[in-house]
Amino acid sequence: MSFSLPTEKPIVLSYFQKYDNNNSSSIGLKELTQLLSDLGFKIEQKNSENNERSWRELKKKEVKAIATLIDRDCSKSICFEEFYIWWIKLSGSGFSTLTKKVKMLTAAYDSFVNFDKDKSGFLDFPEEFDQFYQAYFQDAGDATHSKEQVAKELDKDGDGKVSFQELVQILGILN
Ligand SMILES: [Ca+2]
Ligand SMILES: [Ca+2]
Ligand SMILES: [Ca+2]
Repeated sequence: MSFSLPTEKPIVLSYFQKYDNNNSSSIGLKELTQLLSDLGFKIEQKNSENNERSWRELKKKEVKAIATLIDRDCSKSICFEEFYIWWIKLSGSGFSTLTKKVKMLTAAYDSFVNFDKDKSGFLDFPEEFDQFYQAYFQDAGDATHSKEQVAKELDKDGDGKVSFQELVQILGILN
């Protein structure tokens, strides 16, 4: 699946406004679900018995993972600036890349939510990060990456907490 999306800001804004049904200047989960569906965003699945391929709509959790990725400031809503950055990334080959990576992205999201014990929207230092590190490095027998190294790599903007965007970046899901 590949097509090019219009990238002119006024056109993108008109899309945004079209789906912002309650004129809140932000897009919520329901509105994003509708938009993705209208764009023809579907997930390919394979029948394990006969190997037949088919396409299905996004699951709620998958939309949530995508929405969290778009919501860069973790405000739990998507404003136009966030939407525009994401849209530009999708234009070109980004759209088909994302359809292929949604499952991986959702798995990362699940794990992220799991470690975000206080539901702040971030993996906070030190406790939440320590548990994350333990699960992915210590228990996995990876002695080559020290906790300090991983912390520095993950927390790219150095604000003392790890956002979902930072995690996705380090996992290389959408590169
Ligand atoms: Ca936001
Ligand atoms: Ca947290
Ligand atoms: Ca950070």
